[in-house]
Amino acid sequence: MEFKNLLIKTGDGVATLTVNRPEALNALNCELLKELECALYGLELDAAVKVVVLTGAGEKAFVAGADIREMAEMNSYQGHAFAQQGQRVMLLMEKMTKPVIAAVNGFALGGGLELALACDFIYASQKAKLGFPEVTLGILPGFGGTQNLSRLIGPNKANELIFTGKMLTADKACAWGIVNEVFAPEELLAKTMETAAGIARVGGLGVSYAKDAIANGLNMSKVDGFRYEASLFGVLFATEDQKEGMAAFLEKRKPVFKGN
Ligand code: CO8
Repeated sequence: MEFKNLLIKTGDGVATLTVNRPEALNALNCELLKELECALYGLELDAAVKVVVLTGAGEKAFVAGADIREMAEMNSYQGHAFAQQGQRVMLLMEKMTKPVIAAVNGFALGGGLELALACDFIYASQKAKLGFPEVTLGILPGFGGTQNLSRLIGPNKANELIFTGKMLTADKACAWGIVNEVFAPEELLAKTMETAAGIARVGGLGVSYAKDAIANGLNMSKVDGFRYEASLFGVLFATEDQKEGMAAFLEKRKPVFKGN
């Protein structure tokens, strides 16, 4: 399928998905969100893809938010539908069986930061700026940002960032626990690809089951989370990957996982 606002490149088990609307700093409009949803479904179903890297086109922005020009014309019903459309994309990334890594190369604001937060972890360029300016527009983060940020860094820091609308530097976002690692701008993509390719090489069902246990366990009590983890652990013993992984260790060779 051809996309107007997305670029997709695949190789070595990694798909790089680039939001490509640089004339509007990659802002998310309805068309782009629709394309993202289709692309993510496609990547989930593509057995050759083990890991997805999400980034933004151009020098300046990862994604500078939802499209303000488009939102300015919306009525209440359309605003609600737009928020639901965005939330579907965020939940889809969380539900995907493959890790999704955000490579935040510039501004990640509003819906752009929400998109990054829906990824499994974030790497950022030293040039990146992250924030939620929604309150300055008379709205709130509506693509899951209030929920994902407060779960990630706790309510106090989330409150400060969302109530003030200020932007954090990449280093500060790293200190706050939003970003895992900060790289020089020219190194960001290569370093992200290195990590992604490493995960893709390990591959195997262990990675997707671990993602499932972490993401779903966060919505459970600790006891239920432990129970869920144990049941996924047990299921893995019915797979070829577990047999191959342990046989390879005992035979002192590298495992060849088939994802079944
Ligand atoms: N939407 C639409 N167009 C945008 C956006 C955006 N979010 N951000 C930038 N653009 C456009 C600008 O309008 C400009 O277009 P043009 O050249 O046609 O005038 C072009 O991109 C370049 O931008 P600037 O000239 O402003 O570039 P600067 O380097 O001067 O500034 C900034 C960069 C600081 C990033 C600035 O562009 C900015 O503040 N952008 C808006 C950031 C923002 O407020 N984002 C949050 C939007 S709200 C949101 O994301 C809500 C999500 C939840 C929705 C829930 C459903 C209802």
